[in-house]
Amino acid sequence: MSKILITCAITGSIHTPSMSPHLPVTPDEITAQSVEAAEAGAAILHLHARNPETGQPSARVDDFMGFLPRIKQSTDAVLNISTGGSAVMSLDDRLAAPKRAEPEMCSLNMGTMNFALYPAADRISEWKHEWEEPFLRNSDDLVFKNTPRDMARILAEMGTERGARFEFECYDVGHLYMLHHFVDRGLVEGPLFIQFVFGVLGGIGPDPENLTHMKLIADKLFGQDYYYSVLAAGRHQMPLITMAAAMGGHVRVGLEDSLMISRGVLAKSNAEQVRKIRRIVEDLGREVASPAEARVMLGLKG
Ligand code: KMH
Ligand code: ZN
Repeated sequence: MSKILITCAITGSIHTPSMSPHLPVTPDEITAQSVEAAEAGAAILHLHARNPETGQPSARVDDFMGFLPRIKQSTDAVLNISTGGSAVMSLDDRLAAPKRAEPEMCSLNMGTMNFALYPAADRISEWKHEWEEPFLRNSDDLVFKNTPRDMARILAEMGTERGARFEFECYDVGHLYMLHHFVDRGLVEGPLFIQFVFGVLGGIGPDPENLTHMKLIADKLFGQDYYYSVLAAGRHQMPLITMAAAMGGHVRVGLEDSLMISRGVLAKSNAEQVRKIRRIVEDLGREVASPAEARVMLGLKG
């Protein structure tokens, strides 16, 4: 088995400050948690920005620039900037910071889908910031738009023009076929890094059978020319990524995907989740890949 790639998704755009005091939102917090996660063993940091005052997901270039150079200075980790942003942002907004920062890697979401987050809005009675409750309630009617034209644009503007490689986010089996379509068109070349995403309401469910099925179809479509990593939302995070590690796949943790460290217990930091999965994968006999090894495996520009 190859060394295992640990990605840590630091803050995302789904969870809100009322859900956890440990969710990093300011540039200082995002920097500190990213550096700690890298020191704990994350070779790849998946990054979104937030408005430092309100914690609202932000597409502003300045908000990204508040932490990107500082993380780069303090770690060797691969910086992977989201092009998914948040489902309420336009594609122009989602691409503004990645185009300016020219990262080695960025995410690419492989289909348009529902992206419902609303159950959390019913659980919290006191909101820290005004934007949070309507943001979550409106997700009940939210379309995360990623058409083939959007994807081709991201491939061109980030890949062809800026040399980035991709974390292909596949939330369902159909997204693997969409990715294969872009390989067929010659717009995407291996080795691919495919993130299987489980447990988003609107995507494939977090069942073990779905993981083996996604791998089966990816093997059929991409042969040996891909790495798969797994993320699972909420309480499914650790069980499903442990299964992926045992199968020879790669893993993603981070407060973007789950705020918890164990049942009913909030994670105090991203690094806490990295340390937990590191212990598990090392117990399974896997060796953790360094950022330099990740760059070789994934063919990154460095
Ligand atoms: N939030 C995850 C379910 C992106 O940033 O491009 C998927 C994600 C999307 O990470
Ligand atoms: Zn993300």
